Amino acid sequence: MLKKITAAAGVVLLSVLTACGSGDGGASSTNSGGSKDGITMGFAQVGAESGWRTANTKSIQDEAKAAGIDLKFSDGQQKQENQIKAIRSFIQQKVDVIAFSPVVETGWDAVLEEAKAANIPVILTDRAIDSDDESLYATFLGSDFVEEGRKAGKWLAENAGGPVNVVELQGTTGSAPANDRKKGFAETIASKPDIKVVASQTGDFTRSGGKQVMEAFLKSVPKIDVVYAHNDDMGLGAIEAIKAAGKVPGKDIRIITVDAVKDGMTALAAGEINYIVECSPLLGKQLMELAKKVVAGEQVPKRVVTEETTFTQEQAKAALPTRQY
Ligand code: GZL
Repeated sequence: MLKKITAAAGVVLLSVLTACGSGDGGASSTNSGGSKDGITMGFAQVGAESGWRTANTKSIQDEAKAAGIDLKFSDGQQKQENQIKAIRSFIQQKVDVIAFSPVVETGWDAVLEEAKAANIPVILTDRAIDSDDESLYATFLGSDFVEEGRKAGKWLAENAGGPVNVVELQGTTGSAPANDRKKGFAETIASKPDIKVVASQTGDFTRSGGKQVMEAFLKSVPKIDVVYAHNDDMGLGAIEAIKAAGKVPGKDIRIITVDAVKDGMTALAAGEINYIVECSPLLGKQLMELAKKVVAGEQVPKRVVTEETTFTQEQAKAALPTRQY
């Protein structure tokens, strides 16, 4: 499947080192950065559902300004139809390049065919699409979510200390990070009979979603030892529910999350989360560099994977003071 493009297609690893600026994430805003290269980019963002998304928007808006690219930005409010509408609007405005983070994996071929027919190149950032037609986009820049799930599973396999019941807070249903983080975690613990996922449900990547699902799990699941949350925000919501139930997060119920945004790292350093797998939102600089190459007709790798790390509680204490997001 398209999103499984590997080294054969020229995967490039990069460390994304950019400061992130301020982003308003408005429903539709044009960056006042002007455009000395004459490049106009239409960007259709997922929404503003999490701390990760806010940092990602900030990185894209700041780096467009720094690159002199005129940015037309649309907030999809986590709805695919809004993103499709935005992409159609960018096509009508005849932008030079379209970039977007697909809220879910499927249902994009028709609108991407329209962009192709209009000779407007498309760059996928953050999340992948599930399509058989790899000509529909120039490149996909973002994390390896399956690997992120594997890292979470590996930590638990090494630290479970005996039989553990895991409850899983999944990301947005149908999204690449939810599908792949679930897949990577499951394949890593498959050989560990002591580790059982006893419940799994979507919290839609939001703090409130994580809290509501965890409240339900605490009522319905007899014994919960570990929470595996597909992002920090749902993990933070779970912490609220665990505390309200009179239990100690990080001790009575251990928590593993993905992202490593500031609020998650703060909870990790405080001992309320036990391990975080990083997923960098700082894609803006690399996106703008790729956009300039694509618009200039230069060859770019079909897949550009962001390099990321993991954090224990001790590592979070050391990293927090210099954390960029
Ligand atoms: C991952 C990104 C996910 C984050 C969530 O690249 O798509 O969406 O992990 C965000 O925090 O909502």
